[in-house]
Amino acid sequence: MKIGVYGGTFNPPHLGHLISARFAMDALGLDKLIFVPAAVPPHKELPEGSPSAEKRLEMMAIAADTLLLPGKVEVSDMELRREGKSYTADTLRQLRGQYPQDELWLLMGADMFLSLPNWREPETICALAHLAAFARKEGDTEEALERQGSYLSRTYGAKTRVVQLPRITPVSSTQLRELLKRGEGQRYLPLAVYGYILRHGLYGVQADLTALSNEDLRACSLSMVYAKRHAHILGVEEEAVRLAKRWGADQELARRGGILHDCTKYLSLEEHLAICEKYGIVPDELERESPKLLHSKTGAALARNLYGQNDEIYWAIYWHTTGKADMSLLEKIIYLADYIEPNRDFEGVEEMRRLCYEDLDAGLLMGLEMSVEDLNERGVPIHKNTRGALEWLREHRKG
Ligand code: DGI
Ligand code: FE
Ligand code: FE
Repeated sequence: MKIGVYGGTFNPPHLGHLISARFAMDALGLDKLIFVPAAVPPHKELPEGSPSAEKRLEMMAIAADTLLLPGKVEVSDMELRREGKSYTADTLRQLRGQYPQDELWLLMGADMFLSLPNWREPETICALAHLAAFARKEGDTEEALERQGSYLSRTYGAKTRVVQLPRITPVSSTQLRELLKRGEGQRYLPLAVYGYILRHGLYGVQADLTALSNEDLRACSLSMVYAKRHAHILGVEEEAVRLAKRWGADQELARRGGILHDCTKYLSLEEHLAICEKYGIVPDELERESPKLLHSKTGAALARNLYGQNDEIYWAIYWHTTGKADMSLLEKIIYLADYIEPNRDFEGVEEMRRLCYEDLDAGLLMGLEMSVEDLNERGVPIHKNTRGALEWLREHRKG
């Protein structure tokens, strides 16, 4: 197996890191890539006010996840757990122990590659891993990199490669921290990483979470879930706005309900129960066993209490998984947007989309019936509110 090793302080991780990583994977034919955030880099201290190691690790995990290559891309905490400064030679020794038979490729920027002879134990590094240096087309470092490659190969027997990167607007983490302090720089970050920074108030980004713009609210929500759910959340936002327009509901409420509806989707049962406890939600027996059902209630609680959304949004999120008897317009819209958003693909989805824009309750009835049928087939117990929603609708749609 060919394994890439990408170290750095990732303070914060940004699109430049991700684009380089993605290109290196293709250029070198890597089977796996491991990001290794450094505790303290050997050549410098972390700037004052830097986030804790734990937060940098979490940001790196969020950033790496946006590559959507599960199983291929990992984030390692090995340097963060090790005492003292983070020396690459130590890291490679440890990885060599873990992967005795595999080909390790150490990835680094041009500056790092040029300074490699000054690192601790360059001979060990070159013996344990091949080296890949990133080069930008517009840069004039290419010749210097080739020269350095020959030098390292003659001196340490290193095997080296230069990886060409596309034209991207370069930004360093140092510049990015400055931009963030001034309320700029979002465009250099994956949205979810920016959301994490917002939620935790890192790098001097001060935000009142109860009064965020739609963009910032979206970033926060995406930062709370795995990247594989991002398209769904954006899809529900889009569909909810469209439905609101069609049926004369408040489009902004629909938008924010859509953005936040699944924000607690990946919390553990303990985390769900802690939120319920904190905000006085009493889960029933079925919900206690199934976080799948709880995410609508905990999502509603955070929408209202953490993100300052109003009661209409609260209830629309609260009922989005089961529905209930006698739903409000916004509740129906979020429930149905979740069902028919553009990424959904199931038999009958086109028919249901048509119904939702023709007769909202007919769409709702179809959705509830399909859900009950699906749950029955899978042997999953029907929640009383799902049943209640269906019964109410059948009753009230009769002429
Ligand atoms: O969060 P999403 O995946 O976008 O969709 P959702 O909020 O409708 O959640 C779907 C999950 O909820 C799915 O795993 C089935 C579960 N669910 C929905 N209604 C019921 C239910 N589970 C039980 N046990 N009973 C229900 O009535
Ligand atoms: Fe949901
Ligand atoms: Fe959803």
